[in-house]
Amino acid sequence: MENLKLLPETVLKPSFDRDKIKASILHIGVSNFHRSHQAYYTHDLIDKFNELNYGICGVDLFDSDRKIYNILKDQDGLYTLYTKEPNGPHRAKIIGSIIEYFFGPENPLAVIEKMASPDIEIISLTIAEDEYHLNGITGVFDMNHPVANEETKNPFKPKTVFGYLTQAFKLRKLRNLPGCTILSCDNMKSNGETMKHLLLDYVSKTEPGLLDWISENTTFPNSMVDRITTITDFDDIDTLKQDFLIEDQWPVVCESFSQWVIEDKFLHKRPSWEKVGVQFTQNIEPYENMKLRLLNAGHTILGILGTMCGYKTVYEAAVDKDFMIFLKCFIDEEVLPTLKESNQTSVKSYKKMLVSRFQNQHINDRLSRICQESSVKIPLFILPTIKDQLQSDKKIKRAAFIIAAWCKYNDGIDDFKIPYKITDSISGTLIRNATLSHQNPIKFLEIESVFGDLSNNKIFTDSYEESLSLLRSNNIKACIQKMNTS
Ligand code: CS2
Repeated sequence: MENLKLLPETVLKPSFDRDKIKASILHIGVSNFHRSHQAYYTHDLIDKFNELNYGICGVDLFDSDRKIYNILKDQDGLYTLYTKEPNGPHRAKIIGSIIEYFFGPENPLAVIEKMASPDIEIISLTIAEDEYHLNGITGVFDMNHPVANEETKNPFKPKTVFGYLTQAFKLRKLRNLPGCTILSCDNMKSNGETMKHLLLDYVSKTEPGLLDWISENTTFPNSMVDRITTITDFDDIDTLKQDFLIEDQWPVVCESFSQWVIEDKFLHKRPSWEKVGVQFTQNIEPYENMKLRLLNAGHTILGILGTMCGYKTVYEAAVDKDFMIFLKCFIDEEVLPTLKESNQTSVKSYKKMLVSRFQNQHINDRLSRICQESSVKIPLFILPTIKDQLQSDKKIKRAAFIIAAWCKYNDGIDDFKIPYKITDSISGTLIRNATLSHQNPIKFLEIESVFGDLSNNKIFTDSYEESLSLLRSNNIKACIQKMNTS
């Protein structure tokens, strides 16, 4: 904190005394996304409106998060938010809302105790879609997952967020303490409802005596979070040092656009986040559908098609005219008809803004980040559009092309014969079924955990097979051009 005084005027710094802040929000998953978003809004609330009761206690639960643990410890929870406008100046702001930090693999019992502390009123999460362990076939928590298995044998060393919450809620119940609000901030449809459903399912199998207490003492607001946040580059670390004299081992780089919409369903008095631009609503659905089906789907499309075309970043794919025509046609013909309940004016301006967000040349958002865990993302970002369109006998041609392209993507080699890595928890299945699809195209659609029973829909499979055969005999660019003229 003392060092902050040495930074130039151009750097925005916390104006509050961090020692006076009380942590009542415990956030699980101190990712770049959380740090560009919730931690930033909360910082502004403390900074501008003196809401000192809403500091954040950051928590990470997985071994893979050790780096952020070491760095935040070293930097006293402080970090730089480096915001890059498409045409304007780049801004550096030091965020001071994370005032405590706990690391599960180092001390799981300390995390459980903290979660059970009466000071904590909100437990929020950005753990990424795959950490919810939603079984795509059964629709419930995947008890057969190896981590779940390990955890049930040793419940005081939990491996999943569900294991941690169960232990913490047991303590709260035992000690007669109030419950709390569980606020999921992940990119999932009805993220709060989904979290509730999975937690109750988990608890019914592991600690059924706790079910009633959870139902009576917790709320699960849905929320929609939107801000493109990249993986931090060494170049950014260097630029911050040169241009702003900031020495930050892990700054967060993001676009200037930011939106957070939350269902107003909190158990206790909540932070007045609306004072710093957060929207509260009783109905989150139109917002999340718009975001998941436009932005996230758009990313997935540029990610998959772009990788096969040899592009490395969202920007490169988004300035390719053919790609953008394809995306625009997909949105206009197949997504917008499914967004009837949304306010058409906001959909229109969101769509327009999307193009400039994707074409922000200063945001080095790698396609490899976008393509990670596509087996979880596609069911959230693309399949709901297909389902809705099929249900009302509307067009699915471009969506079927995207799925066929994803099948070919899993061959793992681009149009210039350069291999790329498939980073996915079911990469083995994806690669195997993509290989089988050379003989029998439907094999790829038979991955039930991803596609459910889509392989039984003849309208869809006909269109998919046609696209796959086009894709297997032409390069991706030529296929997109053909799609754009049909
Ligand atoms: C991306 C998101 O992971 C993805 O596929 O689409 O991380 C996206 O950048 C954020 O949701 C933006 O709000």
